[in-house]
Amino acid sequence: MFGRKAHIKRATRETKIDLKLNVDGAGKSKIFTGVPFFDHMLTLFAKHAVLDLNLKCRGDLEVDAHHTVEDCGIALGQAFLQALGNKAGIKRYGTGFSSASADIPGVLTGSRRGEAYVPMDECLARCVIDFSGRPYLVWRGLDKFAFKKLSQEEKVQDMSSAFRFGLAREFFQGFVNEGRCNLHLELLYGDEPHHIVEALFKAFAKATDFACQHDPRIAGKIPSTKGKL
Ligand SMILES: [Mn+2]
Repeated sequence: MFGRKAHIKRATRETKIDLKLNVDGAGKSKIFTGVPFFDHMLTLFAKHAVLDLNLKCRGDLEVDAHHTVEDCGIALGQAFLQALGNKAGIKRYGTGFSSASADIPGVLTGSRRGEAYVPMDECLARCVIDFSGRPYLVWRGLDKFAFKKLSQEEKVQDMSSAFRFGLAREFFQGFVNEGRCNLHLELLYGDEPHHIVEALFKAFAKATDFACQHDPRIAGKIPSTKGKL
């Protein structure tokens, strides 16, 4: 396999992005967005999805991090759409575990249910993805944070708080819209802002990795009864 690659250049009045993706990479990345916490998230996304990602974004951070985060999601979604092409032979649905060791005949085990659970200390996040061609984001478990009255302390806390209070959702919505996938992200429990966002990005990485893998049994075939994804 030579690698499914995409190069996206996207420039608006708000951001300038240069993004290179190799879905069949090794987990290497070079990320610069001007938001160190976001760089941390994208770096661990590449690592845990085992893909190569080079991303440079110059955004209007003098406004805030919103455009930068959202537009990086848009560019990454475009890159996946391009790199996956007609999606022939891919697993399509994402789960974090490919091991068949826990399989019991006739019993649907966690390893086959199409879910990626990722813990991060006190947090547990779940991600399920389908590169279906239809954009839809389900975002659960974080509403209590979104509608929470922020204390002064939380307002001036590090960037991980801003992500928990809505920026992360903007990233994933941008990814879903342009990558035309169905993404379910859920925080099952957890409190610490850095842990929450990191668990979400890691679960996203594991599910994406699995969904993009080739299944040799359906080589060259589109994984849909419609014949098109
Ligand atoms: Mn971390």
